[in-house]
Amino acid sequence: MSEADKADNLRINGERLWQSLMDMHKIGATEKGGNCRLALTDLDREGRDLFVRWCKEAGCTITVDKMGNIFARRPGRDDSLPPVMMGSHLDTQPTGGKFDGVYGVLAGLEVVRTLNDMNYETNAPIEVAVWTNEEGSRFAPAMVASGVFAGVFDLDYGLSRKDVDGRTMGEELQRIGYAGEAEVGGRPIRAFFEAHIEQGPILEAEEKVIGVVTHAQGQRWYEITLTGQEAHAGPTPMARRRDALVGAARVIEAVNRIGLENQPLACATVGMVQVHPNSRNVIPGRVFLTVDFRHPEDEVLSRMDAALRAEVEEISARGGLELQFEQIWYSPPIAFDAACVAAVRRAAEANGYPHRDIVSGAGHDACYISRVAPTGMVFVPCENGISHNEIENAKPEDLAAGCQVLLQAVLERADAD
Ligand code: HGY
Ligand code: MN
Ligand code: MN
Repeated sequence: MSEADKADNLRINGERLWQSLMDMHKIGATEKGGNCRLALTDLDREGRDLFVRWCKEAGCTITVDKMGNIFARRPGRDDSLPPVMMGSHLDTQPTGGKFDGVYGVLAGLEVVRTLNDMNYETNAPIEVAVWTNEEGSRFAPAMVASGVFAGVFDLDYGLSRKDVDGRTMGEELQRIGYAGEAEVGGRPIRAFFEAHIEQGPILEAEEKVIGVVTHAQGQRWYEITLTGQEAHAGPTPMARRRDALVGAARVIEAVNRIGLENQPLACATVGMVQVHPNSRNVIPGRVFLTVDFRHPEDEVLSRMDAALRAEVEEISARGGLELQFEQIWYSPPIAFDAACVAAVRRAAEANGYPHRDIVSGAGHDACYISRVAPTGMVFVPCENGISHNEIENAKPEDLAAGCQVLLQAVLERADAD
């Protein structure tokens, strides 16, 4: 059979893909059917080890870089060509689902397994990547290792990211055995494709199977500490209080209001609040909270930033509170590569999958990799648009369709001269 005939017959194995997702799900499985594999924990290591074993069984060579990014490589006819890369992340939220990130990694593995089934040789080599700490949950910010790979952050910054217990990414990479030798980034990539669940309601609501991702919205993350005075909840008159939690409540209301004032596209979230000393009969002296702003237009994101700064200044002054305010991360809105987007759309059309263009509400490693390689994304629906939740779910047939589109988009770029 000619390579061209083989190419027409390349169909991914949806059952095998689903089984690999369910096998990976067993690592760090939670009671409600989700996963907790926080970045660089022992469970993350177990997931990484399983992925590496599967890739070696599929004949890939493995490279790990200094940020713990893993690259499983399948050689091409011309190995001097830059690789066409697929991938995503294996780390999860504390109450995460079994598809967020994992799907993009294991869909990449399924593409490799399918090429092996047909003994198909691509022109350029193929790689499947696992990016470290995409979620930004244990270590902030998100997407930090793909960010180092793309030159957004330097290596020292990446390795120095600390969790709430003061452990750094560098220490944890050493501890779990994924502090690789390879330099981070600085090498050409022919194209990068990431398959991912949409994590929102649009595709399901419109009964579309494939999301052709054209853009991803921008994000700004902040850390705010308000400091008042701890005092006795009984004898301290209301007028004499400097209650940090009352200040934080006003900030939370302001964040929500800024989001609502910039509809229909703005998103505004306070996800973490730490109250000190967190005792029922002590007036809270200190509160730490995080803010996550998102919008597809940079100018609006800037206006939301200015509004937040004005609000927190006013709230801290009114409450007699000391304010520590830091924007810890800014990831601008991005447009994916037109040729990669077109390749995804062509693959969806060739298979007759109902599809639509879509802007990603979530951040992804692809957002940073788009700075150093032509990049595209493939979305598939998830049930009720729910993600970052243990009940996250997706249909096997949709996951298989997305993987077939990934295969065909990757081949288009890997076999081009
Ligand atoms: O926050 C995000 O958009 C991604 O899940 N890290
Ligand atoms: Mn993800
Ligand atoms: Mn996520």
